[in-house]
Amino acid sequence: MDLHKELRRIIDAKLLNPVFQPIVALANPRILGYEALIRGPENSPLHYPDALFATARQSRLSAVLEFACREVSCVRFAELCLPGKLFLNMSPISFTDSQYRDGVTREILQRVGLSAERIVFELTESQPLDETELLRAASIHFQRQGFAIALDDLGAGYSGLRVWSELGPDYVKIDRHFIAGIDRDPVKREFVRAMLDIAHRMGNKAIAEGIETAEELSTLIAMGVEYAQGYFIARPQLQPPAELPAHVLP
Ligand code: G
Ligand code: G
Ligand code: MN
Ligand code: NA
Repeated sequence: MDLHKELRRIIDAKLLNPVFQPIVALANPRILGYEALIRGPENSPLHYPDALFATARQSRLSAVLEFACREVSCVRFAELCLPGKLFLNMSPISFTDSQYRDGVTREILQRVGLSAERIVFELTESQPLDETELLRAASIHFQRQGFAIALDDLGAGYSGLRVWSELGPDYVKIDRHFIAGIDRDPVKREFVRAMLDIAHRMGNKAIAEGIETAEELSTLIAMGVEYAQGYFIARPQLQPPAELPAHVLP
């Protein structure tokens, strides 16, 4: 199949659908918000975002795809009347692109009636982040307008200490590698403890990603992590729960 044509078809025919995964507060249990995760059509080779974005890079359609994802995620989130914040993944390229920074995002939000205070941009990076000065400037610009910033996949790939120290995020999302089996792994516990310590000293809130078991969740609660996300709490869904799932309550 010609993946470039498939991508064009998906974008032009508006076949992108966001699924939403709740992020919950642990100390005072409630829903903090939802991460939007984009999906292509069910039977398409471009169903998952990795394939969608890889094809978009080759086709030089990254910005177009990113805009389409953001638009449909905001529209659907507003339609579903979900509570809390909308977490939107954003690649460093769009993060530092002034066209996206200004007009485009504001236009969508006005149209769907969401304020900047409802939006958290997750900086997600699959490629090296060299332009940390640009990231810092973009981050300050967004925060001045009322948006919040999250550093995604902390501790994995290119999401490391340098980007963290220079970005000044509101949230850090601890990569799920450190969460998987944390109840049985003292090394993971020490690294998460250290990340929480830095986060709290810097005034950042921590979100643990990829929680799959009750044991992982209770370990993280005992360690003082503020927020959690993962299959154990709820899977990403087209129509996610509007209230905290009962099994997450203490
Ligand atoms: O949903 P899934 O686990 O397959 O997501 C895989 C990757 O795709 C994640 O790293 C996620 O950040 C990224 N992703 C999902 N939706 C979007 C989006 O709308 N924009 C960008 N830039 N990345 C996304
Ligand atoms: O890179 P990012 O954190 O944006 O990626 C989110 C991806 O993680 C989504 O594709 C989502 O489907 C996936 N995900 C969400 N919760 C869990 C989980 O509990 N376990 C695993 N393995 N993946 C998860
Ligand atoms: Mn993410
Ligand atoms: Na990511």
